[in-house]
Amino acid sequence: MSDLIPTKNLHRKPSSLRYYQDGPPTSIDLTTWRLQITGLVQKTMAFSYTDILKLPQVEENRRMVCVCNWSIRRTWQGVLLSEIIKIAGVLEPEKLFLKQTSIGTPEKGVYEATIPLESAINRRTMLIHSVDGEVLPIEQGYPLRLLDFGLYGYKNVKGLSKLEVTTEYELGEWERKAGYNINGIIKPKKYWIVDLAKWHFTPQEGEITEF
Ligand SMILES: Nc1nc2c(c(=O)[nH]1)N[C@H]1C(S)=C(S)[C@@H](COP(=O)(O)O)O[C@H]1N2
Ligand SMILES: [Mo]
Repeated sequence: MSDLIPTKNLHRKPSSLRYYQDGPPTSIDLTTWRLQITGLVQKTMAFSYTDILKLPQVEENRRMVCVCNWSIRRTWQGVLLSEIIKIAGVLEPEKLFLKQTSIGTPEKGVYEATIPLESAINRRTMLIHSVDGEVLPIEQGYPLRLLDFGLYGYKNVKGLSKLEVTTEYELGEWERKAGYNINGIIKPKKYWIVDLAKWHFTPQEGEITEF
């Protein structure tokens, strides 16, 4: 992917390790890792890394935002959440939620976050395996991370192990401890834009697309 413009000022991005609640796993064995799809689906499934790479791939340059007021625009590669949902089969996604669970660590457990399913699909939520043309580093979510770009980082789980379709809209343990809002929709506000190295105000809620 030689035509990719690398993210500017990447070295100034806040460290992924600093607020890693569950801790990055020390190692991941891709031969045994699976993305499980469970809950209110027509087919319970387990995708291997190779299965994911065989699905239609997308590459999108989009901005992610942390609730602690920084943001970075990067080029993300992966598959659309809608592809996985289409294969697993979900009836009435507008009434359902998607609970994500990380691989986590024995010491610190797992990180969980639940998002409304239909809006995630409509916002072209991605399951990401690479960024700027390189496989995700472990601390950034290898082998797979979900990103709904309309929501703050804390709603988007790195190092995924399971996606469960559910009727329960529940606040994850870490979200509750931190006092975060369950919906996590990005607010109109001033954010530190890492790649542009400046503060920028966004006037509407949701995904930042204007810069
Ligand atoms: N498994 C897991 N995923 C997680 C977190 C975490 O602690 N554990 N933190 C979230 C938060 S608050 C943010 S801002 C982003 C940070 O992503 P980055 O490491 O690429 O900066 O990951 C999100 N996903
Ligand atoms: Mo965050």
